[in-house]
Amino acid sequence: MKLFLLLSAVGFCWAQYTPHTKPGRTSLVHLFEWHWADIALECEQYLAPNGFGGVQISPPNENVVINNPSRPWWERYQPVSYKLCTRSGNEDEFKDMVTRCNNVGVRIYVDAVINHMSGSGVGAGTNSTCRSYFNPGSRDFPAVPYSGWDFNDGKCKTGTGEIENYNDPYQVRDCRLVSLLDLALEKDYVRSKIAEYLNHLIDTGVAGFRIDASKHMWPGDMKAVLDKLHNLNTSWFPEGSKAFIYQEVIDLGGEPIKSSEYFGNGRVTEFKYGVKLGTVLRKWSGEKMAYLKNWGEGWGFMPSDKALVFVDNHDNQRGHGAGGASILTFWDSRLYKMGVGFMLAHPYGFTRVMSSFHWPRHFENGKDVNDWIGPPNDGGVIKRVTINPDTTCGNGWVCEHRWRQIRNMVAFRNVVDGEAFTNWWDNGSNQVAFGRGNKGFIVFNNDDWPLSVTLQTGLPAGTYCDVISGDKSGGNCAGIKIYVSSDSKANFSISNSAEDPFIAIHAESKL
Ligand code: AAO
Repeated sequence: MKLFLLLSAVGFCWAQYTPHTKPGRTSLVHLFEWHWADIALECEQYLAPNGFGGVQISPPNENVVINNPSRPWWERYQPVSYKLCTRSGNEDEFKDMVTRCNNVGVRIYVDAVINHMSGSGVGAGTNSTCRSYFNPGSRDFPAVPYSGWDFNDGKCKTGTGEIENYNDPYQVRDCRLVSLLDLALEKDYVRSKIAEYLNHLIDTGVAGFRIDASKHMWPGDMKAVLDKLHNLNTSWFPEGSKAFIYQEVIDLGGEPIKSSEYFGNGRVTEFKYGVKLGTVLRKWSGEKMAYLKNWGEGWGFMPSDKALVFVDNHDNQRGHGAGGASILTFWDSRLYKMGVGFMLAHPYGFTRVMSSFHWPRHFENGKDVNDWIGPPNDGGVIKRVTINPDTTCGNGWVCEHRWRQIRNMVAFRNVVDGEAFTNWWDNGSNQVAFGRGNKGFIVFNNDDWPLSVTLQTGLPAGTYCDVISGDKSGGNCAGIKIYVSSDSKANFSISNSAEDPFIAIHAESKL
């Protein structure tokens, strides 16, 4: 029995489903397109003190420099080599970031683009972020090196060589996704080159990977790559720790390829989560918050311990990928804060918070024609993230993770970690509340009328500071005070016109 318990504890702690965040740190933040030097600073100055578990970074390997349009964000999804050399910094800067973040207990997760190399139509030359020569036409990437043998051209059965039909799993895996040259992951040579790249990152100290375009690789091929990976660096991780793996698979239910095919390799992105949550908060399709009572598997989502969840990501916040109009983003900040607040309070899945840059969004015929625009830059050089006196970001960086409501809900999730989903209440419409054991309680009013109600919170008696309307500092509360009586009940009033129509209290916000 003892041995069994030990083995299952080892299996749980060491496997690719656990993110290796420090105990009590339960969320990642995607610092989309940030410079490595800024991420290192953010780990030290903000993420560690505020309890963030880790950072998903943009792809660190050399990519095509696209000039038409001018330096789009998506050029980083067109690899040229596995040299750590991009607009976000060079290898020294990368190592410095990983070391400094790990030293303050914040983990780094790399966005690994391993399904493909550049677009097939990109011209030959050295127009890449480290000046490596490449020739897509002849399938030549000498800086890896890959040649014609290493791509799926012979295997793909469509006339164009492109994925033409998502209902054919063979096309989706063996043909080109939007013309990106599809690597032959069935070849041991290709698997080895990819594993060499990922191992270089692991040895540097990264804690895991988002595997880009996983749907476009056979799960077995990916497993063969993952089986070649080193254990994590023992300077920061227990001996025998395996990299955290979360695979980008868009499965909204309408196609033959299922997320579950990938569970053997690690976690999987649950795209239904943001689509549905956005639909509920926007009150579209007859949805209401009262229906969130059985949120999670009850909504047809994958098992919680396999899911990586998010309200929006770098694709669907600008109309790429999947999800469409219901997705909530910083552009709809009021609903967005409620959505992220709900996600962080709810026990389902491992949570990722999005941190974006501004772009001049401009719709023509329902499509954002500026969906390609890259990060804030000076002549192509990524602008530094500046911090305003009120702790928000400048220079075009949105920094949702620094918004008080979101930062404080990241802390809420840490405080209630492991506590059961309890004391659900709803008014049959869009006023709902729930607790997490005796550690936290949250109340939402997304109806068009005021909420005033006495609820069982499950919390010990006392005065609590609502962390949405203000911060607790020392014995003071800058926000609304909530009085929990000896029977754990408290009265809540939330105006439907409040900027943030929700209230959250937890064990550490007690005054
Ligand atoms: C760029 C240009 C292209 C050019 C190419 C090569 O835009 O015109 O051909 O360069 O020169 C990013 C950008 C791309 C960019 C690419 C390379 O988004 O615009 O192409 O870099 O620079 C699929 C994949 C998914 C992928 C997503 C964007 O399955 O893996 O497309 N996401 C990742 C990254 C992303 C990146 C790449 C992959 C490539 O996060 O940033 O691309 O490395 C269906 C399928 C989905 C499919 C979507 C979109 O979704 O299910 O699998 O995602 O279509 O094609 C309903 C359905 C839903 C469906 C949706 C949309 O909602 O329920 O399933 O409709 O039809």
